[in-house]
Order: sequence, then structure tokens, then C-alpha cells
Amino acid sequence: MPRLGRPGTRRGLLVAGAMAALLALTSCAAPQDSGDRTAQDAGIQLFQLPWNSIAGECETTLGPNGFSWVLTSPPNESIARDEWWASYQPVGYGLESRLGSREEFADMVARCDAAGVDVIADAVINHMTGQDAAGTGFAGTPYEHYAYRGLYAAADFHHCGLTTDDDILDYDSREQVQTCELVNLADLDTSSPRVRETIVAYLDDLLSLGVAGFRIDAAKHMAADDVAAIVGALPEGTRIISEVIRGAGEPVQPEEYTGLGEVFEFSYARDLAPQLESGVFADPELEGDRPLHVPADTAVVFVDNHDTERREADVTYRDGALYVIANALMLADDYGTPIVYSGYAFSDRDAGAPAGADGAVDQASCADATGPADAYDDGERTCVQSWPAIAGMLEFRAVAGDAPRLEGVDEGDAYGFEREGRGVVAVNVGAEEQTVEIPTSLPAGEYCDAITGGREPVTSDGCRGAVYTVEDGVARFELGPLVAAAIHADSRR
Ligand code: ARE
Ligand code: CA
Repeated sequence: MPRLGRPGTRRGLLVAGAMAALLALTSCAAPQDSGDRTAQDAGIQLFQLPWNSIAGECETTLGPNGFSWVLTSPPNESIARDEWWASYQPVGYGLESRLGSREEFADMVARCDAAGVDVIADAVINHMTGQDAAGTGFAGTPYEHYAYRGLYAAADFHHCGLTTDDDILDYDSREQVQTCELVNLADLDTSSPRVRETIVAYLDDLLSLGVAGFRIDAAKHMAADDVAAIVGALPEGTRIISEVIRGAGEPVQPEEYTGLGEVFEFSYARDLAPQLESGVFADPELEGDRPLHVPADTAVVFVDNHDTERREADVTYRDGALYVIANALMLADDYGTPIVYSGYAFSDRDAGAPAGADGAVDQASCADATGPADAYDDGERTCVQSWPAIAGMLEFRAVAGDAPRLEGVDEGDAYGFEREGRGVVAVNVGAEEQTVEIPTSLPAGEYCDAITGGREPVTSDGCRGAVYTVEDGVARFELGPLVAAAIHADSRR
């Protein structure tokens, strides 16, 4: 049986109540309901973008282009430094950060919600700062490495005693990974009821402002039972996406965390990149589970994120057309929930987003942006959420709905596949023109391309972008070098 997408029904109140009672009795974590999410669900990570700007993006771009959720950077007070990664060193749980104030955060959530976009906040709950010297946070809160006013004292941290300086040295040791310090970050004792309550109070506060859920940063570094206890104390339906980087042979694997909600599936981008490079494409397991991938309904997939674009990612905003191809294949796929990534250009991996003298990150708008550009200046926003190809592929995804992905065709450096009866995507990753013909049950006719034509590729005069033909049950694509194409049931002209 092909996968038929996510359940689209909301549980009745009665059932939810009964479930909650049952869960309270058995004291296990509330399984996170997929709510009213559908096969069209797609998110966007707006890395280090201020709250006021995200609110604007929700209204001008994310809502209209069909994104259903946005992942923000961490909203809490952190150390006062210029590097972007200062956001991952919490000083406290007050919502005063380089990205905006509590009021601005709340206003963003309300405005995004009105635009039909859920806000998922990045929750840094495994640790506090990695600073050996005492300091003062962005909002003026004094702290020490193991002392955080009103929150935590030395006894609330793991001091693993397994390595020099208590740092994680060996990812093959579960105990080190979960109780020693990730790059010197003071590791919270998440087995402690007091610590758990303090974290839950923080997450509850964000929920009270209307966020739909959380990315759980560094989830690998917390025992799944610890995360389960925290998540289980949150209201049912809170969306949870755990960051557990799949590492070959490591004892802690993403599968341990799927009972809590979704996880970022790092295998997806890792599998895609070599295919884009070699031009030799392999269909994934089309029915049933993909090897080294969590089940589809618990997977969040991406081409790159803020960590991988600075490290191992082979395809990023720097690759322009190839990046579009990677995103097009991901958005056309029927596995998991995709999250598109949008950050800023950099040549120094530590460089923070452009900011004022007070450290507050500059506002930015992608409302009039297009892309990809041939090149970006350092600090310039990539505005991927505004690219016509991305908007077009979100429309493709909406039209494809629950239709299964069918067997693909690999021809030279080109490849394509159909979402049964709903749309066909095709790409050419080579340097030469290449034709690829994909069998399809789309009706014969001329179709407007959603990659060059965007979200509304059909105009009164014809097509906004390229035109492709379906004839005798075959979609034919003559593709130039590094060209992607996508046609769908609503793009026939
Ligand atoms: C910075 C400095 C450090 C310094 C530290 C404390 O770079 O030199 O010691 O501050 O002062 C981000 C940055 C870090 C930064 C940190 C805190 O990337 O450079 O440290 O913020 O400011 C592992 C984890 C995974 C984690 C990655 C980065 O398992 O959870 O490392 N990813 C998240 C975020 C990061 C963030 C943090 C966690 C910390 O997405 O942006 O760090 O909150 C294999 C393993 C993986 C491992 C990976 C890299 O693949 O399988 O598990 O990921 O190697 O080591
Ligand atoms: Ca830990």
C-alpha cells in the first residue's frame, strides 16, 4: 500500500481528555498528535531573523506562498556576543534577545497565526552557557558557568566526571553524549524533577504566547526518557521536532526519539547530495520504510540547515541552480515534512547576522526578493522563501496532496518522477542538454512550468515560464544544464 499521507483529523475533545487521563495514569509521554497537518505541510527555517521581520514575512510571503510553519532561532536571553551561535548559549528564559523583545515575539506569533503560519521555537534546553568566566547576558542578567539567577545552581548540572573538563570526547559512549558537556556547554541534569519543571515552565510560557511547538536543540544529548518527561508535561498536540543528528554506529539514534514527535532526518540530504553530484539517481524505497530513515510520518527533511551549510552540506545557497534542483526534488517528494532553509550569506562560519552597535540584529524583508542570485554579499539575506521556484514547488506539493511517488526515470544526468496523476518533476544536473521522458497519467496537453513560472504559472496569455508537453501518456522535458521543471494538474494551460 502506498502511503496515504498524514491523518488529517482532529481528535474529539472527549477522546483527548480520556487520552490525557490515561497518559497521566501511565505517566508516559503524550504521543504528539499530528493535528491537522497534511501531506502538503511545509516549513521554513528563518535563521537569525528578528521577530518583527518574521512577522512581516508571514504576511507578505510565507502565508501567500503556502508555508504552514516557520522555525525561529532561540528566543531566550543568551550570552552577549556577535557570533550567531551566541543564541545557543542560554543565560535565562526571559524573552529578550538580539532578535527582539517578548512583546515583539508575541506580536510575531499572533501575526503569523493570522497569516496561517505556525511558529515553532528553537528550544535550547540541554544546556546553559559554555563560558568559563562569569559574564552578563544580552539583557543584562549576570551569570556564571554553573549559576543562573532564579533558575539553576551547580547541583542542577551534570558533572559527568568521565573526561577531562567533563567534555564529550567520544560519541560512541552514550553516557558521555548525554551527561558530559557538548563543546563545554554546562549540561543540565535533565533527570532532575526540579530541572524538568524549570524547563517545562519556560516552554509553557512560550506556548502561552501561541507557539505551536518546538525544535528540541541537541536532543541527542538528553536521554529520551528525560525529553519524554518534559514533553509529556506539555499540552497534547504540541509539535515536537527533535534534533538528533544521525551518526553512523553511534549508540544514540533518532529512532529513540520518534515516540515524542518528529525528528530531523539527516539521512535525507546525505542521500540526495551524491545523486546530484554524480547524475546517477536511485529511487528510494517507494513502499514501506526507507533504509536509515525514520518512518515518513515522523521525519522532517531538509537540504541544509544552519549547521550543515557551515560544515558538510554539499549543496547550499552558493550553488544557485543546483540548490533549486535539490529543493525541488525534496518538495516534490512524498516522504516526511520538508523544511526549506533561509539564512544569510557568509564567508566566516562564525559571523553573526548584520547587527547594530547594541547587538540587535538588523530587520530585513524578503517581500520583493527573487532568486537565486548569482552571488550574495556577506550578510545579505538569501530570501529563499521568496524564490519563484520554491513558491511554485509549494503549489506543486499542495496539488500533489497524498498522491504517491511513482518509480522514476534516470536518463543521462537527468531524472524525474511522477506524483501519481497530480504532477511530474524533472531535473538535469549535468552540463549538457538532456531530454527525459516520464510516463504519466496527467491528461495530454501543454503545461506551464512551476519552477520558472512560480506559484501561478498559468497566465491569460499562456505560461509565465517554460512550457512542457504531455502526449500519449508521457511528459517530455528537454532540459538545459542545471534546469529543474515541474508541472502539475493545475498548471495545464
Ligand atoms: C561555540 C564554539 C565552541 C565553544 C562553545 C562554548 O564554537 O568552540 O566551545 O561555543 O563556548 C552552536 C555552534 C557551536 C557553538 C554552540 C554554542 O554550532 O559551534 O559552540 O552553538 O554557542 C553535535 C550535536 C548537535 C549540535 C552540533 C553542532 O549533537 O546537537 O554538534 N547542533 C545543535 C545546533 C547548533 C548548536 C548546538 C546544538 C548547541 O544546531 O547550532 O551549536 O546548542 C557528528 C555527531 C553529531 C554532532 C556533530 C558535530 O555528526 O553525530 O551529534 O553534532 O558530529 O560535532
Ligand atoms: Ca545532556
